[in-house]
Amino acid sequence: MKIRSLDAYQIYDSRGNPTIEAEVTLENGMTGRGLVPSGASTGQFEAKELRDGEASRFRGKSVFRAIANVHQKIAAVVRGCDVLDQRAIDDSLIALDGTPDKSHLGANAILAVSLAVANAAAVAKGVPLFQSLGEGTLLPLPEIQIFGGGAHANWRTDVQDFLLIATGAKTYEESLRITFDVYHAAGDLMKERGTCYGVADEGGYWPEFRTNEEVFETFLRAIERAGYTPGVEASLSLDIAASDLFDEASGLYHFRLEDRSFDSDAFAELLTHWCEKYPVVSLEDPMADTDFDGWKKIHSALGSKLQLIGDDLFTTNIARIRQGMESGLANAVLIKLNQIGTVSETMDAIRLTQEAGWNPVVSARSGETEDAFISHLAVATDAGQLKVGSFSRSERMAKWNEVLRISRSLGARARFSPIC
Ligand code: 2PG
Ligand code: MG
Repeated sequence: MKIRSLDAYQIYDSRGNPTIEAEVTLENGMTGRGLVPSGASTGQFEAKELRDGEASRFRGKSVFRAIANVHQKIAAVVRGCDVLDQRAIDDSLIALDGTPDKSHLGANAILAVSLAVANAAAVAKGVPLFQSLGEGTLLPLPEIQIFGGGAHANWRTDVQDFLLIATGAKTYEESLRITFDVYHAAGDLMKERGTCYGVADEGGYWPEFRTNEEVFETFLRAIERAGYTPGVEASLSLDIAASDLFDEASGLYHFRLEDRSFDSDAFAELLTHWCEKYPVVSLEDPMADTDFDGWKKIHSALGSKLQLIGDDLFTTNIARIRQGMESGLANAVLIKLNQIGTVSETMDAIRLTQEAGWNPVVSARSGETEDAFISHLAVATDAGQLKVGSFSRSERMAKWNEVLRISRSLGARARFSPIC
Protein backbone atom coordinates (compact mmCIF):
# COMPACT_ATOMS: atom_id res chain seq x y z
CA MET A 1 0.00 0.00 0.00
CA LYS A 2 1.50 3.32 -1.11
CA ILE A 3 1.70 6.61 0.77
CA ARG A 4 -0.37 9.31 -0.91
CA SER A 5 0.46 12.32 1.25
CA LEU A 6 2.14 13.53 4.39
CA ASP A 7 1.11 16.37 6.69
CA ALA A 8 2.56 17.81 9.90
CA TYR A 9 1.35 20.38 12.43
CA GLN A 10 2.05 21.70 15.89
CA ILE A 11 0.39 20.12 18.93
CA TYR A 12 1.27 20.37 22.66
CA ASP A 13 2.94 17.92 25.03
CA SER A 14 2.24 17.12 28.69
CA ARG A 15 4.21 20.17 29.87
CA GLY A 16 2.14 22.35 27.55
CA ASN A 17 5.09 22.83 25.22
CA PRO A 18 4.82 22.69 21.43
CA THR A 19 5.64 19.43 19.70
CA ILE A 20 5.09 17.95 16.28
CA GLU A 21 2.49 15.53 14.98
CA ALA A 22 2.69 14.04 11.49
CA GLU A 23 -0.06 12.29 9.56
CA VAL A 24 0.49 9.84 6.73
CA THR A 25 -2.39 9.22 4.33
CA LEU A 26 -2.39 6.09 2.19
CA GLU A 27 -3.75 5.72 -1.32
CA ASN A 28 -6.91 4.14 0.05
CA GLY A 29 -7.48 7.07 2.43
CA MET A 30 -6.35 5.26 5.61
CA THR A 31 -4.18 7.34 7.95
CA GLY A 32 -1.55 6.94 10.66
CA ARG A 33 -0.20 9.56 13.06
CA GLY A 34 3.11 10.09 14.85
CA LEU A 35 3.36 12.22 18.02
CA VAL A 36 6.78 13.18 19.33
CA PRO A 37 7.75 13.44 23.04
CA SER A 38 10.51 15.63 24.49
CA GLY A 39 13.02 15.25 27.34
CA ALA A 40 14.17 17.72 30.02
CA SER A 41 17.20 15.87 31.37
CA THR A 42 18.40 15.21 27.83
CA GLY A 43 21.72 13.54 27.09
CA GLN A 44 24.30 15.50 25.11
CA PHE A 45 24.64 12.63 22.59
CA GLU A 46 20.93 12.48 21.70
CA ALA A 47 19.62 13.20 18.22
CA LYS A 48 18.68 16.88 18.11
CA GLU A 49 15.11 18.11 18.16
CA LEU A 50 14.65 21.23 16.08
CA ARG A 51 12.99 24.18 17.82
CA ASP A 52 12.56 27.62 16.33
CA GLY A 53 14.37 29.43 19.14
CA GLU A 54 12.55 32.75 18.76
CA ALA A 55 12.13 34.05 22.30
CA SER A 56 9.04 36.07 21.40
CA ARG A 57 7.16 33.07 20.02
CA PHE A 58 6.25 30.13 22.29
CA ARG A 59 9.33 31.01 24.42
CA GLY A 60 11.52 29.73 21.60
CA LYS A 61 9.94 26.28 21.71
CA SER A 62 7.76 26.28 18.59
CA VAL A 63 8.52 23.64 15.95
CA PHE A 64 7.48 25.38 12.74
CA ARG A 65 10.87 24.88 11.07
CA ALA A 66 10.66 21.13 11.71
CA ILE A 67 7.13 21.16 10.29
CA ALA A 68 8.35 23.07 7.21
CA ASN A 69 11.02 20.40 6.75
CA VAL A 70 8.32 17.73 6.67
CA HIS A 71 6.30 19.65 4.09
CA GLN A 72 9.14 20.94 1.93
CA LYS A 73 11.74 18.16 2.10
CA ILE A 74 10.49 14.91 3.64
CA ALA A 75 7.10 14.68 1.91
CA ALA A 76 8.64 14.42 -1.55
CA VAL A 77 10.80 11.49 -0.46
CA VAL A 78 8.07 9.59 1.36
CA ARG A 79 5.24 10.09 -1.14
CA GLY A 80 4.73 6.95 -3.25
CA CYS A 81 6.71 4.70 -0.88
CA ASP A 82 5.34 1.36 0.28
CA VAL A 83 4.10 2.01 3.82
CA LEU A 84 5.04 -1.55 4.80
CA ASP A 85 8.72 -0.90 4.11
CA GLN A 86 9.55 0.95 7.34
CA ARG A 87 13.25 0.22 7.01
CA ALA A 88 13.54 1.72 3.50
CA ILE A 89 11.58 4.80 4.54
CA ASP A 90 13.66 5.30 7.70
CA ASP A 91 16.86 4.84 5.71
CA SER A 92 15.78 7.46 3.22
CA LEU A 93 14.96 9.90 6.06
CA ILE A 94 18.41 9.32 7.56
CA ALA A 95 20.05 9.84 4.16
CA LEU A 96 18.01 12.98 3.45
CA ASP A 97 19.07 14.46 6.78
CA GLY A 98 22.71 13.54 6.24
CA THR A 99 23.98 14.41 9.75
CA PRO A 100 24.93 11.98 12.53
CA ASP A 101 22.54 13.65 15.01
CA LYS A 102 19.63 14.43 12.65
CA SER A 103 20.15 18.13 13.27
CA HIS A 104 19.52 19.15 9.66
CA LEU A 105 15.85 18.15 9.39
CA GLY A 106 15.37 17.75 13.15
CA ALA A 107 15.00 14.42 14.96
CA ASN A 108 11.49 15.52 15.93
CA ALA A 109 10.49 15.98 12.26
CA ILE A 110 12.01 12.63 11.29
CA LEU A 111 10.54 10.70 14.23
CA ALA A 112 7.04 12.12 13.69
CA VAL A 113 7.11 10.74 10.15
CA SER A 114 8.68 7.42 11.13
CA LEU A 115 6.03 6.85 13.83
CA ALA A 116 3.21 7.90 11.49
CA VAL A 117 4.44 5.37 8.89
CA ALA A 118 4.50 2.58 11.51
CA ASN A 119 0.97 3.44 12.64
CA ALA A 120 -0.31 3.66 9.07
CA ALA A 121 1.28 0.28 8.28
CA ALA A 122 -0.64 -1.34 11.15
CA VAL A 123 -3.88 0.23 9.90
CA ALA A 124 -3.15 -0.97 6.35
CA LYS A 125 -2.54 -4.50 7.59
CA GLY A 126 -5.64 -4.35 9.79
CA VAL A 127 -3.77 -5.52 12.89
CA PRO A 128 -2.94 -3.88 16.25
CA LEU A 129 0.28 -1.87 16.24
CA PHE A 130 2.20 -4.32 18.46
CA GLN A 131 1.41 -7.13 16.05
CA SER A 132 2.46 -5.06 13.07
CA LEU A 133 5.78 -4.16 14.72
CA GLY A 134 6.84 -7.65 15.79
CA GLU A 135 6.06 -11.10 17.05
CA GLY A 136 6.42 -10.37 20.78
CA THR A 137 4.02 -11.55 23.47
CA LEU A 138 5.83 -10.48 26.65
CA LEU A 139 3.97 -7.88 28.72
CA PRO A 140 6.45 -5.43 30.24
CA LEU A 141 7.32 -5.20 33.91
CA PRO A 142 6.49 -1.59 34.85
CA GLU A 143 8.96 0.80 36.45
CA ILE A 144 6.79 3.48 38.02
CA GLN A 145 7.88 6.72 39.65
CA ILE A 146 6.65 7.40 43.19
CA PHE A 147 8.73 10.53 43.95
CA GLY A 148 10.00 12.90 41.27
CA GLY A 149 12.95 15.25 41.58
CA GLY A 150 15.85 16.67 39.61
CA ALA A 151 15.11 18.64 36.47
CA HIS A 152 11.50 17.42 36.59
CA ALA A 153 10.71 19.02 39.96
CA ASN A 154 12.84 22.13 40.24
CA TRP A 155 15.53 20.13 42.08
CA ARG A 156 13.35 19.34 45.05
CA THR A 157 15.53 16.24 45.40
CA ASP A 158 18.83 15.59 43.61
CA VAL A 159 17.90 12.06 42.56
CA GLN A 160 15.58 12.43 39.57
CA ASP A 161 13.38 9.35 39.92
CA PHE A 162 12.51 7.14 42.88
CA LEU A 163 10.65 4.32 41.16
CA LEU A 164 8.83 1.17 42.16
CA ILE A 165 9.28 -2.24 40.59
CA ALA A 166 6.66 -4.74 41.68
CA THR A 167 9.03 -7.66 42.08
CA GLY A 168 6.32 -9.79 43.69
CA ALA A 169 3.80 -9.47 40.87
CA LYS A 170 2.86 -12.59 38.97
CA THR A 171 0.89 -10.75 36.30
CA TYR A 172 0.98 -7.32 34.66
CA GLU A 173 -2.36 -6.52 36.30
CA GLU A 174 -0.93 -7.38 39.71
CA SER A 175 2.08 -5.13 39.12
CA LEU A 176 -0.31 -2.21 38.59
CA ARG A 177 -2.30 -3.19 41.68
CA ILE A 178 0.84 -3.15 43.85
CA THR A 179 1.82 0.19 42.33
CA PHE A 180 -1.64 1.61 42.97
CA ASP A 181 -1.42 0.61 46.63
CA VAL A 182 2.06 2.08 47.15
CA TYR A 183 1.47 5.26 45.12
CA HIS A 184 -1.63 6.14 47.14
CA ALA A 185 -0.02 5.15 50.45
CA ALA A 186 2.84 7.53 49.56
CA GLY A 187 0.22 10.22 48.84
CA ASP A 188 -1.33 9.66 52.28
CA LEU A 189 2.09 10.06 53.90
CA MET A 190 2.65 13.27 51.95
CA LYS A 191 -0.68 14.68 53.16
CA GLU A 192 0.22 13.82 56.75
CA ARG A 193 3.58 15.60 56.41
CA GLY A 194 1.87 18.61 54.89
CA THR A 195 4.89 19.37 52.71
CA CYS A 196 3.87 18.15 49.30
CA TYR A 197 3.51 20.61 46.43
CA GLY A 198 1.68 18.32 44.04
CA VAL A 199 3.19 16.10 41.41
CA ALA A 200 6.34 16.46 39.32
CA ASP A 201 6.50 16.42 35.50
CA GLU A 202 6.03 12.66 35.33
CA GLY A 203 3.32 12.44 38.00
CA GLY A 204 5.39 11.35 41.02
CA TYR A 205 4.99 13.31 44.27
CA TRP A 206 6.92 16.55 44.50
CA PRO A 207 7.65 16.81 48.20
CA GLU A 208 9.86 18.88 50.46
CA PHE A 209 12.64 16.71 51.84
CA ARG A 210 15.76 17.75 53.71
CA THR A 211 17.99 15.01 52.32
CA ASN A 212 17.87 12.44 49.53
CA GLU A 213 18.02 9.65 52.10
CA GLU A 214 14.79 10.91 53.66
CA VAL A 215 13.06 9.94 50.43
CA PHE A 216 14.27 6.34 50.74
CA GLU A 217 12.89 6.14 54.29
CA THR A 218 9.54 7.62 53.21
CA PHE A 219 9.41 5.25 50.23
CA LEU A 220 9.95 2.22 52.50
CA ARG A 221 7.24 3.49 54.86
CA ALA A 222 4.84 3.84 51.91
CA ILE A 223 5.51 0.24 50.85
CA GLU A 224 4.87 -0.97 54.41
CA ARG A 225 1.80 1.24 54.79
CA ALA A 226 0.44 -0.40 51.63
CA GLY A 227 0.86 -3.80 53.30
CA TYR A 228 3.95 -5.03 51.45
CA THR A 229 7.50 -5.93 52.43
CA PRO A 230 10.20 -3.76 50.82
CA GLY A 231 12.39 -5.91 48.60
CA VAL A 232 9.79 -8.68 48.36
CA GLU A 233 6.61 -7.56 46.58
CA ALA A 234 7.85 -4.03 45.97
CA SER A 235 11.45 -3.00 45.27
CA LEU A 236 13.19 0.26 44.48
CA SER A 237 14.62 1.56 41.25
CA LEU A 238 16.54 4.84 40.91
CA ASP A 239 17.28 7.13 38.01
CA ILE A 240 20.08 9.33 39.29
CA ALA A 241 20.31 11.25 35.96
CA ALA A 242 23.88 11.94 37.06
CA SER A 243 24.88 13.93 33.97
CA ASP A 244 22.69 16.71 35.38
CA LEU A 245 24.66 16.65 38.65
CA PHE A 246 28.08 16.58 37.02
CA ASP A 247 30.37 19.51 36.35
CA GLU A 248 32.76 18.60 33.52
CA ALA A 249 35.28 21.30 34.44
CA SER A 250 35.80 20.26 38.06
CA GLY A 251 34.91 16.57 37.59
CA LEU A 252 32.61 16.86 40.62
CA TYR A 253 29.04 15.72 41.24
CA HIS A 254 26.96 18.22 43.18
CA PHE A 255 23.83 17.77 45.34
CA ARG A 256 21.93 21.07 45.45
CA LEU A 257 19.55 19.92 48.21
CA GLU A 258 22.31 18.97 50.64
CA ASP A 259 24.93 21.35 49.18
CA ARG A 260 27.52 18.58 48.96
CA SER A 261 30.04 17.80 46.22
CA PHE A 262 31.63 14.44 45.45
CA ASP A 263 34.46 13.35 43.23
CA SER A 264 33.70 10.38 41.00
CA ASP A 265 35.02 7.80 43.50
CA ALA A 266 33.08 9.25 46.41
CA PHE A 267 29.90 9.46 44.33
CA ALA A 268 30.19 5.82 43.24
CA GLU A 269 30.75 4.85 46.88
CA LEU A 270 27.67 6.76 48.04
CA LEU A 271 25.46 5.09 45.41
CA THR A 272 26.90 1.67 46.24
CA HIS A 273 26.13 2.30 49.90
CA TRP A 274 22.52 3.28 49.07
CA CYS A 275 22.05 0.17 46.94
CA GLU A 276 23.35 -2.04 49.73
CA LYS A 277 21.29 -0.35 52.42
CA TYR A 278 17.97 -0.20 50.53
CA PRO A 279 16.21 -2.82 48.35
CA VAL A 280 17.32 -1.30 45.04
CA VAL A 281 17.02 -3.68 42.08
CA SER A 282 17.71 -1.22 39.25
CA LEU A 283 19.97 1.83 38.94
CA GLU A 284 19.92 4.19 35.95
CA ASP A 285 22.57 6.73 34.96
CA PRO A 286 24.46 6.54 38.25
CA MET A 287 27.38 8.37 36.67
CA ALA A 288 27.65 11.10 34.01
CA ASP A 289 27.68 10.17 30.32
CA THR A 290 31.37 11.09 30.00
CA ASP A 291 32.59 9.58 33.28
CA PHE A 292 33.50 6.13 31.93
CA ASP A 293 35.84 5.43 34.86
CA GLY A 294 33.00 6.10 37.26
CA TRP A 295 30.74 3.73 35.30
CA LYS A 296 33.41 1.02 35.41
CA LYS A 297 33.76 1.46 39.15
CA ILE A 298 30.05 1.18 39.81
CA HIS A 299 29.76 -1.71 37.39
CA SER A 300 32.40 -3.71 39.24
CA ALA A 301 30.69 -2.99 42.59
CA LEU A 302 27.05 -3.53 41.56
CA GLY A 303 26.89 -4.96 38.02
CA SER A 304 26.41 -8.55 39.19
CA LYS A 305 23.82 -7.61 41.84
CA LEU A 306 21.36 -5.32 40.11
CA GLN A 307 20.23 -3.90 36.81
CA LEU A 308 22.52 -1.07 35.72
CA ILE A 309 20.87 1.03 33.00
CA GLY A 310 22.54 3.48 30.66
CA ASP A 311 20.22 6.26 29.48
CA ASP A 312 22.18 9.46 28.75
CA LEU A 313 25.19 7.15 28.49
CA PHE A 314 23.85 5.30 25.43
CA THR A 315 21.08 7.56 24.02
CA THR A 316 19.60 4.53 22.19
CA ASN A 317 22.56 4.78 19.81
CA ILE A 318 23.95 1.48 18.56
CA ALA A 319 27.54 2.75 18.33
CA ARG A 320 27.46 3.99 21.92
CA ILE A 321 25.76 0.80 23.17
CA ARG A 322 28.47 -1.31 21.47
CA GLN A 323 31.17 0.82 23.04
CA GLY A 324 29.52 0.36 26.47
CA MET A 325 29.37 -3.38 25.96
CA GLU A 326 33.04 -3.58 24.99
CA SER A 327 34.05 -1.51 28.02
CA GLY A 328 31.72 -3.30 30.47
CA LEU A 329 29.91 -0.18 31.65
CA ALA A 330 26.36 -1.42 32.31
CA ASN A 331 24.02 -4.38 31.76
CA ALA A 332 20.84 -2.67 30.50
CA VAL A 333 19.88 0.06 28.03
CA LEU A 334 17.13 2.64 28.30
CA ILE A 335 15.31 2.81 24.98
CA LYS A 336 13.82 6.14 23.88
CA LEU A 337 12.59 6.63 20.33
CA ASN A 338 13.38 10.33 20.16
CA GLN A 339 16.96 9.87 21.39
CA ILE A 340 17.78 8.26 18.04
CA GLY A 341 14.94 9.43 15.81
CA THR A 342 13.53 6.50 13.81
CA VAL A 343 11.52 3.38 14.60
CA SER A 344 13.99 1.13 12.74
CA GLU A 345 17.05 2.38 14.63
CA THR A 346 15.18 2.05 17.93
CA MET A 347 14.31 -1.57 17.14
CA ASP A 348 17.94 -2.21 16.13
CA ALA A 349 19.05 -0.90 19.53
CA ILE A 350 16.61 -3.21 21.31
CA ARG A 351 17.79 -6.21 19.29
CA LEU A 352 21.47 -5.49 19.88
CA THR A 353 20.78 -5.15 23.62
CA GLN A 354 18.93 -8.46 23.73
CA GLU A 355 21.54 -10.31 21.68
CA ALA A 356 24.18 -9.29 24.22
CA GLY A 357 22.03 -10.70 27.04
CA TRP A 358 21.39 -7.19 28.39
CA ASN A 359 17.96 -5.81 29.32
CA PRO A 360 16.25 -3.20 27.15
CA VAL A 361 13.95 -0.88 29.15
CA VAL A 362 11.56 0.98 26.86
CA SER A 363 10.99 4.48 28.22
CA ALA A 364 8.79 7.54 27.87
CA ARG A 365 10.13 11.11 28.11
CA SER A 366 9.34 13.65 30.80
CA GLY A 367 7.44 15.67 28.18
CA GLU A 368 4.97 13.15 26.76
CA THR A 369 1.87 13.02 24.61
CA GLU A 370 -1.30 10.97 24.85
CA ASP A 371 0.17 8.51 22.36
CA ALA A 372 0.90 4.96 23.54
CA PHE A 373 3.29 3.82 20.81
CA ILE A 374 5.89 2.70 23.36
CA SER A 375 3.48 0.24 24.98
CA HIS A 376 3.18 -1.52 21.63
CA LEU A 377 6.91 -1.30 21.01
CA ALA A 378 7.70 -2.91 24.38
CA VAL A 379 5.40 -5.89 23.73
CA ALA A 380 6.28 -6.26 20.04
CA THR A 381 9.98 -6.61 20.83
CA ASP A 382 9.64 -8.69 24.02
CA ALA A 383 11.64 -5.92 25.69
CA GLY A 384 10.39 -7.02 29.11
CA GLN A 385 10.31 -3.63 30.85
CA LEU A 386 8.55 -0.28 30.47
CA LYS A 387 9.31 3.00 32.28
CA VAL A 388 6.67 5.71 31.91
CA GLY A 389 6.92 8.01 34.90
CA SER A 390 4.26 7.71 37.56
CA PHE A 391 0.79 6.36 38.22
CA SER A 392 -1.09 9.60 37.54
CA ARG A 393 -1.57 12.08 34.67
CA SER A 394 -3.22 10.72 31.56
CA GLU A 395 -0.14 10.91 29.31
CA ARG A 396 1.35 8.28 31.69
CA MET A 397 -1.81 6.25 32.33
CA ALA A 398 -2.44 6.03 28.56
CA LYS A 399 0.64 3.81 28.32
CA TRP A 400 -0.17 1.59 31.31
CA ASN A 401 -3.77 1.23 30.15
CA GLU A 402 -2.71 0.39 26.59
CA VAL A 403 -0.72 -2.58 27.90
CA LEU A 404 -3.92 -3.78 29.59
CA ARG A 405 -5.64 -3.63 26.20
CA ILE A 406 -2.77 -5.44 24.50
CA SER A 407 -2.94 -8.08 27.22
CA ARG A 408 -6.63 -8.62 26.46
CA SER A 409 -5.91 -8.84 22.78
CA LEU A 410 -3.13 -11.41 23.31
CA GLY A 411 -5.30 -13.47 25.64
CA ALA A 412 -3.67 -16.73 26.70
CA ARG A 413 -0.58 -15.97 24.59
CA ALA A 414 0.41 -13.07 26.88
CA ARG A 415 3.48 -13.70 29.04
CA PHE A 416 4.89 -11.77 32.00
CA SER A 417 8.03 -11.96 34.08
CA PRO A 418 8.60 -10.00 37.30
CA ILE A 419 12.39 -10.43 37.17
CA CYS A 420 14.31 -7.46 35.87
C1 2PG B 1 14.88 9.94 31.97
C2 2PG B 1 13.68 10.61 31.35
C3 2PG B 1 12.39 10.00 31.80
P1 2PG B 1 13.82 13.00 30.34
O1 2PG B 1 15.84 10.61 32.39
O2 2PG B 1 14.94 8.72 31.99
O3 2PG B 1 12.32 9.90 33.20
O4 2PG B 1 13.69 12.00 31.59
O5 2PG B 1 12.77 12.63 29.37
O6 2PG B 1 13.65 14.37 30.91
O7 2PG B 1 15.20 12.78 29.79
MG1 MG C 1 17.06 8.62 32.71
